Amino acid sequence: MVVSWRLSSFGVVLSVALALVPGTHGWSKEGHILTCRIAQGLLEPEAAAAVENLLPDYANGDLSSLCVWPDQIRHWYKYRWTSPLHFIDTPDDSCSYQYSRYCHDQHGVKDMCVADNMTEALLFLSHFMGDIHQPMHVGFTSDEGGNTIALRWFRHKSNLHHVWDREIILTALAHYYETNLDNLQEDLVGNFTDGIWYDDVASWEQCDDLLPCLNMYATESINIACKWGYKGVNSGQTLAEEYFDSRMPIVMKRIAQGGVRLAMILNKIFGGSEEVFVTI
Ligand SMILES: *[C@@H]1O[C@H](CO)[C@@H](O)[C@H](O)[C@H]1NC(C)=O
Ligand SMILES: *[C@H]1O[C@H](CO)[C@@H](O)[C@H](O)[C@H]1NC(C)=O
Repeated sequence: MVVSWRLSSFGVVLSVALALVPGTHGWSKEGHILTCRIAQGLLEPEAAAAVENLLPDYANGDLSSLCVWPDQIRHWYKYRWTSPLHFIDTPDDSCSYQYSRYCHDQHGVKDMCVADNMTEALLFLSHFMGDIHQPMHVGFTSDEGGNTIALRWFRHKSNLHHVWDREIILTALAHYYETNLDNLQEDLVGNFTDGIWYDDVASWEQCDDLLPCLNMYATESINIACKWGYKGVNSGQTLAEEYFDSRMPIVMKRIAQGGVRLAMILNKIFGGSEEVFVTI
């Protein structure tokens, strides 16, 4: 099936994104806010206008203010259909990710387009583009993506999944950014506009074909989960400075990548004059 990256295929883009995102939780609200702010800052005028038009008035034109919405409504009756999308059984110790292998039995994927409500489609897409970059989202079955690996984060109780969702971000905010999200955002943006990631951004944005791209993002995540998330971590352990110092740069890079790639996709959907075709 050949579809174009245009407004009319927003639902297709969305359903693919939904079908690919495993895990029971995503980034914390801070992670989503950062991803969406970064993305919105990179939109070309046409895409920026389209996004603004889709946002309800109370969002005041700020996409990031509604990027956690899909987490808030996923238990509501009307949105129960989104629930199965939050689980993918990845075999334990499988450090690779294959769409066809693990996702084909997601029932009713075709019916999961919500293109009749473009606002909601935008919010789901924005949310799940963040989540797919959270490494522990592609986790092992028996430990629920690290959720059952109870441990301590510095002095308090936590679990491995939560460490990646939120603890690392909060600790970074406290240590380096005066707990101010704006400061962290500025540093993130600075690092890809003019800093350590400057040379990598073009490769992050590289995407001719949507499905392989989303597969690649998920594969990056499981690779990181194996190499940096699970490795050397046992239940009951205390994770502190050493884990934080070595993992924080990875978390930050994933947030930046999610934002840059969300912008790339929204720019393709809403902007530009040339047709870009993808095969799904
Ligand atoms: C930005 O890059 C500097 C190194 O130049 C690094 O110390 C800092 O942690 C990076 N910030 C983020 C948010 O990744
Ligand atoms: C989507 O649109 C419908 C009406 O078209 C509206 O009732 C609903 O609140 C909208 N959802 C969001 C998140 O704005």
